[in-house]
Amino acid sequence: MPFQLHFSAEVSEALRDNRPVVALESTIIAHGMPYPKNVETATAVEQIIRDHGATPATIAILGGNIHVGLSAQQLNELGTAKDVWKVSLRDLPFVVSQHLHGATTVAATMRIAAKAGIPIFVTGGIGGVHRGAAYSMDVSADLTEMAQTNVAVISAGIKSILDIGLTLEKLETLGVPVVTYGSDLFPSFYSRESGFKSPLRLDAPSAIAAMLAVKWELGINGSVLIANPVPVEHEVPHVVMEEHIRKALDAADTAKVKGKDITPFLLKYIAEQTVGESLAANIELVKNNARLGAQIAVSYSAK
Ligand code: PSU
Ligand code: MN
Repeated sequence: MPFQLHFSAEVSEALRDNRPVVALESTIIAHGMPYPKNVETATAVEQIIRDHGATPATIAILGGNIHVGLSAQQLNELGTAKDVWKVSLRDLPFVVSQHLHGATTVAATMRIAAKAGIPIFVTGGIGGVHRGAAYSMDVSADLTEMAQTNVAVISAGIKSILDIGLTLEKLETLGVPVVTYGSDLFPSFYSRESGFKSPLRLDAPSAIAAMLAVKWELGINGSVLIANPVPVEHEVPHVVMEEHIRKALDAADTAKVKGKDITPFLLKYIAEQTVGESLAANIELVKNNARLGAQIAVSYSAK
């Protein structure tokens, strides 16, 4: 075998005993939040998942080894190392065969979670169709991965650095159902609204788990995007974020940022512009997603 999955003891025991497991991505740790908030948040998110009856499996690549479940020391390494690749699907074979460190995006995390037998995955926000994609053709590989891999994604919606309308259109084309938990409005990460209605709404984790079971039993491959609105007390209003996002997009344009660097550039710029406010919202929404993801995993595994 040119590679193997390295499971933590906690994750391999849970999978062996058919207990619920929740996969977590690592780009958010290495490229989405500053140290030490990144490591603190990742640690707290894992504990929330345990407190809700599931086992957390943070997925990342260390020295070319694909890890499913990290120790505290490995999490710290990932959160502090300077040479961590942002690994989407196309980067995965390179980073593994070259024995590098890599933080996995939604697309790469989904693929590894599927290989590991973990159908439930929690993140903050997914990649999607960028504003101006009609010219740049910048569409995240997260979407094409969601079209084919049977791993549900729990997110706080789609950040408006992207074109939310076009992203919803693309998900429709790809056959990916979009369900908002407990709201008619599709959320936009920091905000509970986005200007778009949610295509679907469900109000209970067990109802979401039942929908996943039906989809995959029908042989309809691919993901379901579950949007979980940020709790109201932690939300940053949509109009406030829109202004910061416009500035961030202008700055990216001026600095001629291209390709895979665009998303991390925008996220960092917005975090700096909003001095902590957006970061606090970001941390709380990921924790909120961890709670829902664990509840869905518990319900799904009972089926
Ligand atoms: N969107 C967010 N926060 C994130 C990301 C996206 O609101 O942290 C990260 C995720 O890891 C996602 C990746 O999979 O960025 C998408 O990158 P790209 O647009 O280069 O495909
Ligand atoms: Mn891109």
